[in-house]
Amino acid sequence: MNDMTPNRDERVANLKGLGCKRKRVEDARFTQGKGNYVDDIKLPGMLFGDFVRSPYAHARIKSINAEAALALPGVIAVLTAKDLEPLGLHWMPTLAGDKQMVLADGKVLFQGQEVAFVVASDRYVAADAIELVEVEYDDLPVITDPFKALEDGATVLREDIADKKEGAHGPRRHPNHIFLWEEGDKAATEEVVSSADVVAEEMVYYHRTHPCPLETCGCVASMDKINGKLTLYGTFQAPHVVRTVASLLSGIDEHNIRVVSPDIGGGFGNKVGVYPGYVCSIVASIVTGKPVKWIEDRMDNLMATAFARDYWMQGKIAATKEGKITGLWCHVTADHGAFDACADPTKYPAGFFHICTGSYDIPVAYVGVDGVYTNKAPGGVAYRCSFRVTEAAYFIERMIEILAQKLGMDAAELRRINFIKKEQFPYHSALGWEYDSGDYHTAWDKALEAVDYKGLRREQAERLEAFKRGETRKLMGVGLTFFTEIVGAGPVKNCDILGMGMFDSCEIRIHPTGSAIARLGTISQGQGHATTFAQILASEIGISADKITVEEGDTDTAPYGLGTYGSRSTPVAGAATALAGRKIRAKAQMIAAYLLEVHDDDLEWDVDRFVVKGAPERFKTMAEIAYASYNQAIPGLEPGLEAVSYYDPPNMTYPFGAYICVMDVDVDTGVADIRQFYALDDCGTRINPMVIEGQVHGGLTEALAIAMGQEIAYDEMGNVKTGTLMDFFLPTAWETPNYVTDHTETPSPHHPIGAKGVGESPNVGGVPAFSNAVHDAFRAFGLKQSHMPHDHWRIWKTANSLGLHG
Ligand code: PCD
Repeated sequence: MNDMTPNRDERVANLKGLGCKRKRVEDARFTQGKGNYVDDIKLPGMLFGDFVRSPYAHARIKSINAEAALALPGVIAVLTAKDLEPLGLHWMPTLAGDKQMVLADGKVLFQGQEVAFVVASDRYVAADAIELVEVEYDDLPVITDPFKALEDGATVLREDIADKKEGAHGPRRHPNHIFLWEEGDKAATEEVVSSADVVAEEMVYYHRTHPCPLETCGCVASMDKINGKLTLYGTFQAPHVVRTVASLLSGIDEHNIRVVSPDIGGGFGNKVGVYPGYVCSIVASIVTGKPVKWIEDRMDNLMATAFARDYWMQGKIAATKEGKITGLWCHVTADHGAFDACADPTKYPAGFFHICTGSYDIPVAYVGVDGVYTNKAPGGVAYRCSFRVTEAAYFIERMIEILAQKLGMDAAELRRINFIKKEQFPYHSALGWEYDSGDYHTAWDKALEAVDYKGLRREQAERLEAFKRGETRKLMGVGLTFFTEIVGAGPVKNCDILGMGMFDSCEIRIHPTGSAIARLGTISQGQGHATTFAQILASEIGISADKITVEEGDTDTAPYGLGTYGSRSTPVAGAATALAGRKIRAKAQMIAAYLLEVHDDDLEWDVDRFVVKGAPERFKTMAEIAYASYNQAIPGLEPGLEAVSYYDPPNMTYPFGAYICVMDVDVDTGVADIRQFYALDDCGTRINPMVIEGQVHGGLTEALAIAMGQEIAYDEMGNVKTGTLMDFFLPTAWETPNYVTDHTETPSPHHPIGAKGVGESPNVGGVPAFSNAVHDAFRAFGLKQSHMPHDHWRIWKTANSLGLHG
């Protein structure tokens, strides 16, 4: 086999490794209807569960009568809190240190809350039966406004903890108060703000919305009573954590629980937490001895599973007359709904919100976050952002615009003079982060030049004059954003979920004929891990990505990992993959040395083989080495070629980007036409540029949705007004503009291959870009802040309030 063909370039190309625009291997099955989603799983004798849900947002439950439901042929059982209580399962712990009702225990706290679980032989029978369960409610006063929730004498929502002065995150000052979490130097910041040349002050609201994955949440629980083994298939973004939680809650030994995430139709943070449906399905399967399936419908998903955002952010930004920022102050009133079920690392009840100093060198800052209970669904998940980073980015990028307006300065220039400089990295922010790397000025200049920023401003000014002369009814807005993300939780010492440190893992086995399988602790929900992780490995071990299977999501086979959210797979599991690959290579080097009868140090790695230094015709390819590892007795070495790596990242990675959105806003109809969208992302070393481009397109479209129309809105009675896709805006190709993507490449200094996450970036940067464009269109008329989502009606009202309708 020691021939010199193919040549080196061909060998590199053959690997399909780092940087290759490899087509997604998973798409063959996804585009041909051969995916295997939870609802595709059909087990013999399987039963179906469905929830009776509360029509009220706040009410006491006087009685539940299941007689009529039980009389319906095919109905097997109706579970209520009373049935779960003896098992201690009527409440469950949340990820945020609170507890949550699995089934309504005496009262309900939000519309759509789970009241009873009907188990039937057929999905349709279950749906009919829930209508037959009679629940008598006594309605109570409803609070949907977090500011009202904190007023003296406000109705107490969580009677179960009304007297508790201390919560999971410190003191509570009101029965509806959850925590006050603070970071930074409050006194010093207030001092700077009170004595600054210029202070811009504003309330910036980031409305409540929902990840709304195309596939809703669901599971199949199957208890094998003979072997004592529980198998749980589900839409889980963190299958191992679900296994641990299931074991702790049920008392079933963890080795007897197998959790499987099959194909997942989008996660976006919605599928991180544990929902009552999982608990009820497990209990129902244990009780009946049959597999039980539970699948949400769209309304269930929108009304009851985890929401995102709902942050009221009061900000003050101080600067010199020349525009140098001197301090940032922020207080957030965070509406957490009925239970604190936010999905954040334990230590950070407001997630990574304290990245809110953004991309700017701000000497002093303070942030305080008050968590508050209301009669809304629980959640608080990172909908395409790393734990409240999108809130932080929106906040600072709005504050910068408002400051520019107050200073009468160009907002691009204001950003430029305040950016953290390249030579300042690693940069310690006033709120405690260490930014690993960045080159903001280069990215910003490239972006401004790409869109001909000066030309855009000239055109905007001309348009404004034409508008004033009555020649057009359309204003032009240029939405600027420069964002810094923080992704890749761990490190273990700082970040945990329910006590499990946030490392991640990869296990690799090389087969005798030179192909391989890699298993990871993460789980793709559409991101394309099977494609991209094979590429990392191909470059590390010299086996073509086409010959590497990547498998995730089965806890019986995958090494323990913390799952996929917060764009952590690349920074953490991606690093584990590279390092496991390097372990393989280290052993391969010893084998090659034996085979070539040279010392280890006389070998060097070249693409897919070890070559004797100075004698390029003497080498062993990885395929040859793999074969030898299985069929030759090599002194001092165990047979086989496999490795495992558990990776605890030393820091997070800090991807960044520059986004520019150009919009034409019709003041009479409120319609905003997105004319141009330019997105420059820097995610360090790029594994697969085509996958990255897809990630950016998807994330921008979700950002478009959030900024321009998507929301979970409630009326004063706590009714969800946007519980269907008729009312909840999910953009189609029709609403989606064209995106131009671009990049710079600033590798992470601590990641083995220099890669940073990217999946969330477009959402984090996209939302302020769209919103700033709307605001910018009205800047000349003095608009400071109009809250998202900027649907046609709200834009029209803004125009109206500014007197633009004559
Ligand atoms: N990459 C590359 N390169 C670099 C980076 C990255 O290539 N440098 C790629 C990778 O490999 C993958 C992707 O890209 O494949 C992504 O990544 P990342 O960033 O690391 O991330 P991940 O972890 O994997 O994932 C996660 C994300 C999130 S977070 C979200 S929301 C979303 C995103 O992801 N989701 C989703 N994207 C997506 N896509 C899809 N299709 N689907 C989905 O669901 Mo959260 O927190 O959960 O909220």
